[in-house]
Amino acid sequence: MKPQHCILQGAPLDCGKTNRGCIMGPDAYRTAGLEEALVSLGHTVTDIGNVTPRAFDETPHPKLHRLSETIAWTQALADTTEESFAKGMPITMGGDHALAAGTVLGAMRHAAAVNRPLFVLWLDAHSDFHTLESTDSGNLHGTPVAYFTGRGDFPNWPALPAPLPFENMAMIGLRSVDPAERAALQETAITRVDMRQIDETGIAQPLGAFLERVAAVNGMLHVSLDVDFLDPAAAPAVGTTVPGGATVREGHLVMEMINDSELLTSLDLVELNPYMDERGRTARLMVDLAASALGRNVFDRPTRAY
Ligand code: B3U
Ligand code: MN
Ligand code: MN
Repeated sequence: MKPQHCILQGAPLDCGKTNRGCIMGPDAYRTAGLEEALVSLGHTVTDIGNVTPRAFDETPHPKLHRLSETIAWTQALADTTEESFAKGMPITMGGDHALAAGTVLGAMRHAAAVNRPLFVLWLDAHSDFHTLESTDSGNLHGTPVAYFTGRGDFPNWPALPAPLPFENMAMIGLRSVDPAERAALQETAITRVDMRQIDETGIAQPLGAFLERVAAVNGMLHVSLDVDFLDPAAAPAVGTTVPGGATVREGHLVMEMINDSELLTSLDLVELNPYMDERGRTARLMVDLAASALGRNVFDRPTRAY
């Protein structure tokens, strides 16, 4: 990866689910040395501080947890992310995964302005593909992919320039997908890589194939890394732990391949719950993974093309 100007944006959004703690995420990344790690790799960094949502109506929705607050965050994060693209590479320090509704919308607006196709890589145990109707939990961190791919109705949410085409999206690490999500996903061209496929083929093969498709059309690549992509034994600081996740080595391999591809244009680090962490180890691992995506490489291997 060539030297970048990284724009760190804190998104202490904690409204996408009922258990709390992601509000502390941005400061945990700062404490774990994200900025210093990126500077040591030759990048320049501006930390613009934490985004704040505009005023919202606090009347509870009967089913959806903190709906108006999530909409307000989506607007604010889309605007800030779009502005950050004018200055460099937005790196969003979450915050729960509901924030990706805003960051992906910001990336979509930028992609439309520069006339490049946007691709999204979703590294997560979950598909986060519920509509507002299909969610059983009412937790909106389970819905951003449906929002930005234009599936289902999201009344009062910011309008999309155009929905993200299903073909431009890959989900890797899946192992907790609800029946309604599974049925809906099977109707789409979203690339879905579950843990079984990773065990059978390794993670490099499906990721390399996706990166090749992005490179072939000079696409922009937004990567959304959920802590629970990783196995909870390695990354315990997450609200809903799902056993059987990616290893530290698989996590680094994914990030190193992303670096080698030179395709990365924006990154989300989401679902870190520092309240659940063990002496900061998950925050440090997430910082190390971000560093791998931006060029950390033990033996100065030559960049490989995928
Ligand atoms: N699909 C479930 C669980 C879930 C989604 N994302 C997370 N958990 N982290 C739901 O509540 O929608
Ligand atoms: Mn998620
Ligand atoms: Mn998840």
